[in-house]
Amino acid sequence: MVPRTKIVTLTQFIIQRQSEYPHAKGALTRLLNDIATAAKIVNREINAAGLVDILGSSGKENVQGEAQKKLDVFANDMFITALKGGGECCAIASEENEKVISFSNEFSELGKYVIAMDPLDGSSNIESNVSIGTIFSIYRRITEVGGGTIEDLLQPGVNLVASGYIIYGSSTMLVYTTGKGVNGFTLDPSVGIFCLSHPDMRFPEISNIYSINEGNYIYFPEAVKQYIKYCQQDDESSGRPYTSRYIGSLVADFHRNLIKGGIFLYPGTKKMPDGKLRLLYECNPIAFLAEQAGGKASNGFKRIMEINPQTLHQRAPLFVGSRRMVEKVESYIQKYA
Ligand code: AHM
Ligand code: MG
Repeated sequence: MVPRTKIVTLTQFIIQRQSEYPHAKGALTRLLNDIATAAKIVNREINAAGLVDILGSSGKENVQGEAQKKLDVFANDMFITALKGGGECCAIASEENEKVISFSNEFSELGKYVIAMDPLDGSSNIESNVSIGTIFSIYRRITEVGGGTIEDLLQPGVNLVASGYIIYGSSTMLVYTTGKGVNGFTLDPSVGIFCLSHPDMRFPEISNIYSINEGNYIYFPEAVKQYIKYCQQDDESSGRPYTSRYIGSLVADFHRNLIKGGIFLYPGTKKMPDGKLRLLYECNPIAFLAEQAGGKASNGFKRIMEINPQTLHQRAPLFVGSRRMVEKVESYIQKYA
């Protein structure tokens, strides 16, 4: 291993950032640490998949009617346990639970924050050893006393205090923003510590990847079909044809596009006018990261972060990534509207 001359751990980094806010009492620091702790345990279990009995279906369905994997259930339980025990969070909305999980014990009801999360995103990829992720959104609560409620969770993305993801890939990374840029930390598995490896992440100027499930082409709106055609045209000056890359795991697709430059699209279709991805715990947290990295996130007509959520599991079409690419697809969508 190449020796490192300087190590900044996730905890050190958060504390340094927090010192810029003289009135902060460390609650967000503890909350992010709770998330990191749960992530390490989930990571350990993912790494052992195939050796221990954690692969396959749990035999149950979530509120979306999707089959829950054993690892979905494990990750959900782990994040809930860590966040409940940490005392900074008074409620959680999770992809795996129909209703808000409200913490109304003496300890947690004092928590100032609520979290919306997808504990294990892309779980259809678990069995085939493809990258999966955890996505989280952190909001300041609106209600003042008791356990958190749905009102605390139904906030637009513009109210986000922090968001991020953990990618369980060829290495495990935690990437987050508190509205002052995006920073990425790689887990050093030998010591179990996240270390700053990707400071101030930005979409590169030159972006030429488009990511969409083209198997659904027949159901796409005309605007999206035309945009795909545009991506595939030969035009040297704009670097086309673009490269097509699709993993089928939002965190992994977004992460690659953030590093290499590109756009991720999950449009609405005739069958599913609002697409597949959930606003609160998939679209919004990724949108906040995208904007903080100099990119853009849109439903085709407006900023994802400005959509006012009506229900916990509501969906939204998502076009996210390098700014110019998102603006291009918006121009197609608005032209064909
Ligand atoms: P999940 O939350 O049930 O795992 O579904 C979300 C995932 C995203 O990670 C990914 O972008 C998308 O579903 C892929 O959907 P599709 O298989 O329709 O392309
Ligand atoms: Mg998901």
